[in-house]
Amino acid sequence: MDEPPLTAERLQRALTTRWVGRVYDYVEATGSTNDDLRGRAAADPALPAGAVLLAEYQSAGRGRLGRRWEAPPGSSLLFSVLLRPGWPAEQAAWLTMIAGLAAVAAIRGAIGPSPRVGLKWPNDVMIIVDDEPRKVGGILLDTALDGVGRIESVVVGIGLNVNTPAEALPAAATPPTSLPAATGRTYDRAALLAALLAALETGYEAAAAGRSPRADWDAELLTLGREVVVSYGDGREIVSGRAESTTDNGLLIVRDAAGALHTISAGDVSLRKER
Ligand code: BT5
Repeated sequence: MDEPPLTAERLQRALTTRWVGRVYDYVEATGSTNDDLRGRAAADPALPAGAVLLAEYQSAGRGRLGRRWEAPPGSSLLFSVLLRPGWPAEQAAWLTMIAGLAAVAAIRGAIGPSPRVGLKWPNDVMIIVDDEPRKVGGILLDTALDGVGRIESVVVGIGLNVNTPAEALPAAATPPTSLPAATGRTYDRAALLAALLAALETGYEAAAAGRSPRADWDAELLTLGREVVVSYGDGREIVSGRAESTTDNGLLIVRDAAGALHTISAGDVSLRKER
């Protein structure tokens, strides 16, 4: 059932961008595309912004906080994009926002308005299946700063369960899903990747021109306005309350039951179960 590999020839036929994905490297298997692209960028300062590395399989795919990203070979999208923004380090979340919005746009373009696609703070791509938000993808940034606190280069890693069969999804804290599990059909990965890279290019150029992606991001955050629990990576609770808003640098603001506001920079968000 596997579709053909996502080689350069196949992607180039679908690609509409000017610079994102125009340098494209495809490997059958590797440890982690983020590690590889970061290494290549460090070794070659001339490697251009927009360079993409995609793997059909990762043996050491990474999530945040030392966690793993697991996907069976050939079924999903596992790739990294090199960018060289020169923005202040505090603005790194704009890249997570732009990547998340690009993933939402590409998936929505493929599956349509229903089931609903959205985002979960800070870096999850979600689909609502039978009223339950499920994780269909994740974003991982690896930033390299220059000497004065600017982002010299950043590797934006994206994993999306495009054609992963439901039975091949990993056991995970946030219930996982894939496009076939959520919609009952499979999709052309080259078309989806090309659409995502096009949205990424547009979003990045707007941000580089000074336009914050935050309002668009807020509009896709499924958890805003909801009662949530925010926890550390080890599961300990940081705070529970109403997810009120975000800041322009991507922090989450939660109002607890006593009315106090908490500004969260890192953690995992889940919806609070009805009591
Ligand atoms: C993420 O981390 O969601 C970021 C994932 C980024 C993966 C891409 S793939 C290309 C690039 N190269 C890399 O090495 N990484 C990037 P986090 O929020 O920490 O979520 C990780 C958690 O998601 C795990 O602990 C599991 O519970 C769950 N998980 C793992 N694989 C999954 C999958 N295929 N689908 C849904 N959930 C998954």
